[in-house]
Amino acid sequence: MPQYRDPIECAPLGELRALQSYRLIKTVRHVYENVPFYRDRFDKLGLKPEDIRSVDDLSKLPFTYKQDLRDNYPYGLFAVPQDQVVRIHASSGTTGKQTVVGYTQNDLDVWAEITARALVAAGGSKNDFVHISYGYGLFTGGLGLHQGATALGASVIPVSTGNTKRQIQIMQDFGSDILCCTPSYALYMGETVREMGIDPKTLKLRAGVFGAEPWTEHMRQEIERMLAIKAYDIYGLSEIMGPGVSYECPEQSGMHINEDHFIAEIIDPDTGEVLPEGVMGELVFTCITKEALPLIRYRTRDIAMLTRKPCSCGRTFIKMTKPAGRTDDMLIIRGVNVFPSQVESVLLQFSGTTPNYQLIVDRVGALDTLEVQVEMDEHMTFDAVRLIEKREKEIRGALESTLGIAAVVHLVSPKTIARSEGKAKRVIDKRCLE
Ligand code: DLL
Repeated sequence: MPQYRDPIECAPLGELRALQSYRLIKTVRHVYENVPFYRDRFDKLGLKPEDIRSVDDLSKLPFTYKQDLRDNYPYGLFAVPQDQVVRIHASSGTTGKQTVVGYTQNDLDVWAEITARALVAAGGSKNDFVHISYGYGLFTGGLGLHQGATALGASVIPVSTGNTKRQIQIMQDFGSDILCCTPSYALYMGETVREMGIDPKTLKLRAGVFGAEPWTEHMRQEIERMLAIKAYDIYGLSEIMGPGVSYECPEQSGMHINEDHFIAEIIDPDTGEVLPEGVMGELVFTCITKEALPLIRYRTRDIAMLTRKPCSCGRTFIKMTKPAGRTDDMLIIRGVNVFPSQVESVLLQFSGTTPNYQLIVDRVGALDTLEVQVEMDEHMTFDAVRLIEKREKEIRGALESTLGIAAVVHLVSPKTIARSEGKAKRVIDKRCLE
């Protein structure tokens, strides 16, 4: 079985940079000539397409923000006429107006190739049944992986989300080999497998390609244990392409970015300054092969780190860490900045808890309150109330010293927190409802 899909994944750095430079120059010309928004931005900066001669000139280019897509809703940033656009998708749009993205046939072909790379990195081949439980529709998850699995020549089972017991039945009867869905839905499927009295080892399933939301190593271990599979991460965002911008290999220590199609940078989110490898900051992507919607230096708001440390898989594509959250995930509680990922990292230090948790933020009078609900595992539920209270107190102490604010902690019974078939909802901010 091949270790990778395309030799470019293992290309020497010099070759890759030359290709990136060539494609960047072409893209810059394309947007200058075809997108009035970019022409204006460049003109205001006194920048001409000829000023961009290689990837080293990248930082001369202006950033693109989600707001720019919103201001030009729905198609204002498209760089090709409508008759060349063969597909429309849209972002989940949890905050503000959703953003609309478009693809030419060539864009769809590239997208299929890069998701096929992710499936190959997870051990997939044309001999597999690929069970897709990401949502189909405007969300890029379902169709994105669908096209990749088709390009691979695998047998696609396009189940989409919902009816979890039926999903498990299909998995059993159809012999699904690889599962694609969000990690929180994978966990829910694991619970359902157990509820149905099925031994996961009797399923043919051997790998999963999970993404679209942040998930921890702890969650990976839980999914791997509950479904008896190897769980791989996949990252992407609709504005840049959809799933497959980066993907995990068997080393499972970060995701390789498809650098022949996207140039990644890490910047300081406050100053915009480009940061060196190995430093955490905001991920910024430049599309270098996209035709319909080529975004330049797009601010993802995802917080991650890049590394070019050699990988045991042989791929030379730069790796990004699992995103540690988003700059816009940050909650301000009693004047203190709190990231849900910080809460999660505290919860992980304690046994007896599961990766199912929720933060409830409210305001009582003038005071913000934070309640952390986390489900206990089955062993813990058998413990005496006194022991549960003791554990809650310990978590409360750890949260207070990490976050710098007090929180109410409730260990709740298994299955108390609503399950998600798509992206999990970790924060309920009741202050926004006022
Ligand atoms: O979530 C695309 C996707 C579908 C990726 C299926 C992977 C699998 P959007 O709905 O536009 O697109 O949301 C993009 O989701 O900026 C991240 O904040 C988050 N995200 C995506 N993948 C990961 C991941 C899809 N593996 C936003 N880890 C991104 C952490 C992720 N966060």
